[in-house]
Amino acid sequence: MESPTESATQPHSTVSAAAGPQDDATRLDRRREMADAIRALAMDAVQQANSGHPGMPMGMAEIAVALWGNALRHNPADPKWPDRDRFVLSNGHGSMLLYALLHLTGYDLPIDELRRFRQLHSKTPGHPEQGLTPGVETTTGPLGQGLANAVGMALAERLLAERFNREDLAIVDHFTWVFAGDGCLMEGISHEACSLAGTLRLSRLVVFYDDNGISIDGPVRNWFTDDTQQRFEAYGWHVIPDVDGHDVDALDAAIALARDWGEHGRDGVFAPTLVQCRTQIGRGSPARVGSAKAHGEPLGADEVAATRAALGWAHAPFELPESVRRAWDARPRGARAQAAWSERFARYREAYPADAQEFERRVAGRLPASYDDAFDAAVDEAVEKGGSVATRKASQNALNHFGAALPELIGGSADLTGSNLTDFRGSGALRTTEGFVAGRHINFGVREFGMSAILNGLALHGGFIPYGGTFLTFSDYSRNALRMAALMKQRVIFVFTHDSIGLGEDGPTHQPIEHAASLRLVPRLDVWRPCDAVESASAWAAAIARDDGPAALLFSRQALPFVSRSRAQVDAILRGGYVLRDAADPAAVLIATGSEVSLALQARELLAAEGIDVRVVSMPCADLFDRQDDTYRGAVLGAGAPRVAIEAGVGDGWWKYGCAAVVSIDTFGESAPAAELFRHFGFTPQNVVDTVRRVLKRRVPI
Ligand SMILES: Cc1ncc(C[n+]2csc(CCOP(=O)(O)OP(=O)(O)O)c2C)c(N)n1
Repeated sequence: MESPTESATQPHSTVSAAAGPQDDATRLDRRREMADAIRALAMDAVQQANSGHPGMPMGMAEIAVALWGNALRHNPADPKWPDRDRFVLSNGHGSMLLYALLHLTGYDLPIDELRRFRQLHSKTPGHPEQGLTPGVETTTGPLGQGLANAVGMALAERLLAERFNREDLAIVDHFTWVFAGDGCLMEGISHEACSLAGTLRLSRLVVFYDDNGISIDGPVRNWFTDDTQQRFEAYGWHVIPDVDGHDVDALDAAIALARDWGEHGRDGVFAPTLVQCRTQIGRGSPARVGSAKAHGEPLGADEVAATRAALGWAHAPFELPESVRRAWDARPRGARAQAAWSERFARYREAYPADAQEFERRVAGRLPASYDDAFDAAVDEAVEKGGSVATRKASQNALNHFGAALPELIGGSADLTGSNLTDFRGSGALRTTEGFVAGRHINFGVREFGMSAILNGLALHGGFIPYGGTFLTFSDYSRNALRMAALMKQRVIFVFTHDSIGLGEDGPTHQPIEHAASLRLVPRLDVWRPCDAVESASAWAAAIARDDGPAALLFSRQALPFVSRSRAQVDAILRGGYVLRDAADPAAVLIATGSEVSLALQARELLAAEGIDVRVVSMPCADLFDRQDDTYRGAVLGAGAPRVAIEAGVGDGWWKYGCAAVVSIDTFGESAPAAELFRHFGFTPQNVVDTVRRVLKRRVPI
């Protein structure tokens, strides 16, 4: 992890047989110029914005030349081409590297957007944002997560290839390439994701490690002394160590090797590949090279000028010579690559029309016609069965229907399959250790964060609706990946079971208290906490049908009673909140979720016996309810009667509904049988009755 050896500046020795010395010199000049164009764009954009990270783009410029200038199979004219290689900039602070590459290779990212780096509403935000900038495959910046997303993408490629390719016709045939730095590898999630990627033998995943020995605080030798080669070999990866990250020929050779291993295995062993590139952060800047100062500060006008002089870069900021533009333009090559694929796909369509249609449907993210039938069947079964059932079990019952109807549904659990009940009838387990078995249930191991970011990668790749389960209390482990799913508007379904003190004896470490409320704070994440089997099926249906954001489905460990409903009420579940039991002139409105709905219904009976009629509102998804129009929300919540919310978790979020009281838990849980805990924390019909009485008594008549 020290600075690179002298060879970085030595003449290159790998010369193709056909090339004469003159050609070779020209080629070297051209590639040096291509790398320096990245350096110039990065330092100038950061300087202009007076903010950003010039060091990484300047240090990874040659790696970018080798990959993007040659090996990457993509078509800038069609960033959504399904068989494109995926590229992930996991060290997302080096965003200017990606913007420079997208601009230079011909994506719809004009130079003016680079001039507006990090400015409001530009297409060049501080860190790369998927969905905003054409060619950005995932939003990165939170270190390590891009790497985990890439594992999901590589898994998606592997699974789609298995499903759709035919011996003579491979329509899914791409690689996933990643740039990652020390920060990504220090993050724990890199262990979770890379360890699993090794087991899954994702050989078309290739990671370039920017081994520059520097992070923000300085030389990493003081806090990061892992033997990275041995670490990745222990995961079962192939490692190409000690590559001079500034020698494009050496990088070409490494890429060729990684590609060969990816396609054919290395001595029969299929595994992801790590290319360990020794680089200098801020290379090209005489004063900042190799220093932590290069990481995240503009070079300053004087140093920008000194760098220009040192590089021999005579062009004004954001000006690029025609030779550079020509050398970088990937559009002709991309068009040819995509045309070859389209021709292959046409032959595929001819030979396998149904598969071709299915492939297109999957990639477009369109639900099959059978989705509606599956939803109806799931609800019908829930109604027919009735009785008491844990909503985690009801979830699995619903999954049996959706899993059969939607081949794109793929999921798993972080080593809690028997508790989360995330496997469904016929899902089969994904296995890779003795041959590849393309099951649709993934044992992620005890890796909640890795799992969640891998789910994001599966969704981002396309062709899948991924879900994954753990206990609700461990949603904290998944948390930032969940946030990223929301930020990226991805259809990812996070299943969280054991959703309250109702899990009982495992105690406060396992009892979620603040979790439902805090998940509801994540913008664009729909949090469902169904009260019975019908709401559970509806929650799944809504999460599957939503194509602009993730959902968290919170299910109970303990059995919850079936609630009877009219057809209109069943339909209203999909509005997030609805009147479950009404009264002609309700004295109060009880709002409840999940296990507390039946509690509210019991309290309603007791109150009725005392002549106090109340309405019960079931609110399985407050986020969705909040998106309904004023009229609907007003009609559900009522106008004059005081409101009391009931949820076995922190109550803060409920006050926004103008509640007069909230029955909640604002401390940690306790270790005891569930029934005793509900009593202990006041989740009894009597306490709800008393609360309503109190509220009515203190009411000042208007
Ligand atoms: C999860 C997370 N923690 C902290 C940060 C803040 N951060 C951004 S870059 C960085 C250091 C990264 O070091 P390295 O990967 O070596 O990048 P380089 O200095 O080589 O550019 C840190 C701590 C972050 N972006 N994400």
